[in-house]
Amino acid sequence: MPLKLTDSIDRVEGITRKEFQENYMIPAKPVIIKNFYGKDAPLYTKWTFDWFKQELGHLDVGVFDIEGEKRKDDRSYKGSNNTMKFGDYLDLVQAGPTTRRLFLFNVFKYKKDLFNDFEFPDVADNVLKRLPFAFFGGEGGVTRIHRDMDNSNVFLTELYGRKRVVLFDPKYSTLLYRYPFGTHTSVDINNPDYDRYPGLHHVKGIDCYIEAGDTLFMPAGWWHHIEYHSAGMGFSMRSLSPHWSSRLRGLYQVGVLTHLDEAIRFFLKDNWHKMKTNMADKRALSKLTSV
Ligand SMILES: O=C(O)CCC(=O)C(=O)O
Repeated sequence: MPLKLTDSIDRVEGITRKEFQENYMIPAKPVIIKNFYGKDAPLYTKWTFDWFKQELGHLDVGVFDIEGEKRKDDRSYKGSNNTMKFGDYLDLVQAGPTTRRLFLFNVFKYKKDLFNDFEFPDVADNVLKRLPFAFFGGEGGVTRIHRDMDNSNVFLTELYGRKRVVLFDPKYSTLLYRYPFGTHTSVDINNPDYDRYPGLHHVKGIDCYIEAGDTLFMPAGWWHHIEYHSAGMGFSMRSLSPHWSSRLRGLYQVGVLTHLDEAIRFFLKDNWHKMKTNMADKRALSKLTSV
């Protein structure tokens, strides 16, 4: 039995600040915004694979391949297992299916004038304007389910290709078996194992697609699982949550929890993963008795 997912998500274009704040930002509701940066913003036409190859193809980049490395289900990847020329990587993703991904890549660091190609619209406060990240992938690439460590709002813009994004409200974190000290889970949302994870019976998500020109607003703390249905290229901008509790949680996760997690893992080795698995199971079980 598949997970309960709905394809119902608002799609808007030309949204005002008031509408965005009232309908999406404050209630923390995801939305897909067409041409978020304005129909004529240069990034929509200028940022192509060929252009990036020409401008930055010489850079060495760290590429991830989930198939090729031992899975670390309870934490973020800290480093890549393969370095290659950015240009070669772009050729690879365009040539056909590949699970190799390039993510959280700060292309802007190497090409500052990219910032001239778009202006963040006046819909949100506390936009982290100097913290954009680019994401590249080939057909078949998967970003495993996680919530972002910093707990910011994310504006994920697709510039090329088509991605499936499955979203879950942060209120389901326990029933998604989030590992303590982290923002990950081992559940497989495409093949849910209800015997192992009975909490999944009570989880409801949103299943949507974004393609070139779409910006998906993911409010702070929302879980996301992403599948590349073609070669894809996108980038994200972030803004601080309007809710102080969310901001503080982000600060705590980035500044304390992740370091504590690594330190305990250093001492306890694989036992730490087992202990965290037990804790996640116990929390879900206790939640299940109250739903
Ligand atoms: O689009 C992608 O490949 C990943 C995006 C993502 O995980 C994020 O913005 O946090």
